[in-house]
This record gives sequence, C-alpha cells and structure tokens, in this order.
Amino acid sequence: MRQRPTRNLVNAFVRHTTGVLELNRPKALNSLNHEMVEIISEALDTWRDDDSVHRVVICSSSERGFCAGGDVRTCREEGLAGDFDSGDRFFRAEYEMNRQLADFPKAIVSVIDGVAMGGGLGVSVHGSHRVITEKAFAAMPEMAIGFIPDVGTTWMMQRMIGESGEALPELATFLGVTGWRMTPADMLWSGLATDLIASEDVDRFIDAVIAESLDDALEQYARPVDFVDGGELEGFLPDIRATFGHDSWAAIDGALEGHGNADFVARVRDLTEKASPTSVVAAVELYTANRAARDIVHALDNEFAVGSVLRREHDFPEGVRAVLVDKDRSPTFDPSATGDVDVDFYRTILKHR
Ligand code: QUE
Repeated sequence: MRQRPTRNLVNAFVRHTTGVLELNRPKALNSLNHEMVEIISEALDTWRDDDSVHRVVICSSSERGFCAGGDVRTCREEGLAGDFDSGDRFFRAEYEMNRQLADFPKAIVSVIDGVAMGGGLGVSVHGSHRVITEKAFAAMPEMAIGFIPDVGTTWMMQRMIGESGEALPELATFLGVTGWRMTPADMLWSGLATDLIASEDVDRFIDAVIAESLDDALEQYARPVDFVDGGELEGFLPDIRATFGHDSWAAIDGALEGHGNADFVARVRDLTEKASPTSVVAAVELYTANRAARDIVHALDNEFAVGSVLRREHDFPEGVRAVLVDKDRSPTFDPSATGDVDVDFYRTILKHR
C-alpha cells in the first residue's frame, strides 16, 4: 500500500476497483495547498463516471497523521504581500472539492490514523465512511488563527447523526467555537467517525478494501468501541444543549454565565481564552445561518463570504503567526473582547440566511 507510483503531493491511482488518494506532504502534516486540491478534484471528476471504479479510499502516506488543515501559512504570506486573490482561488477550489465529495455517488472511505483538523475534516466528513484508529484525533481549531470553521463542516457537522440518534446543531457550534480536541471515542459518539480499526491494521485494512470489498475489510478489522477509552464529550451533552443552541455568541455567553455546571463553564472559558473574539462572534453567526441553509452549496458560499473577509483582517495573519510561524501562542487580537466586535457587520456578510 505504501509504495508510491509517483512523487506527488497526493498520489492518485486506481488499484483493482478502488480509486486511492494518498495525501503525501508529510513535512506539513499533509496540510492542503492548491495543487493538492486540484489533484483530488481531477481524480474525483474522472472516477465519478468511471464504472470500473467502485469506491474511493483517502489516506495518508505518513504515520504522523491524516491532514492538519489548509496551507494557511502560505495564505498568510500572500496576504501580507498584498495578494489576497491567491487565497480566494485556493479556498474556492477547496470548497468546490468539498462539494464534489459531498455529491459523490460512490463510497468514499477516509482512513484517519492521527490528526484530522480543518481541511482534513473537509476531505473526510462528506464521504460515506470515516474509519479511524486509536491514534486519531480531530478538531476545528480556526478560532486560534482568526478564521472560521469551514470546508462544509458548519453544514455537515450540524446534520451528523451519532450515537444520540439525532442531529445536534449545538454540538457543532460547541466544537467550532471551542476547538475541542475530539478523542477517538468522541469522534465515534458524535458520528464524525463511522468505524474503528487498530493503527497496526491500517495497511492490511486498506489492502483488504482493495482486494476484497469495504464490507469484507470492515468485517475483518473493525474493533468494538471499547477498544478505545471512553470520551468526555458525551457527558457534556446536557450542558452543550443548555448553552450552545442560541443563535449569537452574546446569547451563548449569557447562557454560560447562568449555567449551573461550573466545570463545563470553566472548560469552555479555558478553551476560548486564546480565541480571536472576532472569530468567535462571526463563527456563531455562520453556524446559525448554515443551520437553515438550503444545501451545502449555500453553506460553502456563506463560509467563503465570512472567511474571505476575515483573511483580509488583522487577526488572521496574527493568529497564524502565533500558532504556526512563531509558535508563541500569544496573539494580540483586535478587538480584544467579543463585546467590541461589530456583530451586524458579520451578519450582513452572510449571503444565504
Ligand atoms: C488552525 C488551523 C491550522 C493549524 C492550526 C490551527 C491549519 C494547519 C495547521 C498545520 C499544522 C501543522 C503543520 C502545518 C499546518 O495547523 O490549517 O503545516 O505542520 O494547516 O490552530 O487552521
């Protein structure tokens, strides 16, 4: 499985009846750039109508993880040089790829063995299967970099049905606003992951999907949930329901102030402490709009509208600097308090409400 036919940032090839997309930019934890998005889009376009391709597997060539997000470092540099068009083109292409994944008529099986954040969830959540290992973890960490949750997750994660048996839009808002780091158990419980295998079986699992079928491979390698430790997220569901169902950050903040579970409130305050206040306010507006969005195209349009404004503002380059460039984790965001953010401005940017 790990042999490489070519040396591309994404290896795209067909084996037997499976189209394989192997993310192959290990030094950047497979963070997606424009070239990678184009390779994936072209392959999906070809395989969609090719009857000899029955399914698609998306995996990583690296043991270090699945995909850490989008190449926001490059995006920041381009923006600092006055070039926002390149970022606009990259995000448009990435969101179009997310739409292709969501509309794909065959099984798409992502194999997540390690980190999956931001854009990494965008390449996996829209497919039919997210197979994770005990080493998987996932987050939407954009609040830390002055951006917003995107790649269709503000639509998809509000409609995901996990073990609770119902869609939990408040959970999606909670995950996006806090950047909560989901464990494998959290991922399975929420529906972000569909199946669990052992990390040591990843190569054999993918080989079995290719040689036999997805059902056969799952039958051979799927593990029960108790293969991993229990997650904390499920226990916070009553708190999340009581506080994160509101349609603005001001209302959520107010609900948190009056909420009885001090442990939960302290966790939320701790997780949002280093968030861009603008990102937090804009993100809740985005989740609220995309709760009612007609389809994923409208939802992606809304993400693009807010995201392209934020990429031109102060907090994005500063957040990327603090998290990914200097790694000092002490950004200076402006405004520095959510109460000073012009919520109406971000509300009116949303195209579809
Ligand atoms: C928010 C993000 C990203 C992030 C951290 C955040 C992101 C991204 C990376 C990342 C991580 C490790 C790498 C790399 C990029 O981190 O999009 O090249 O080696 O790509 O808090 O959105």
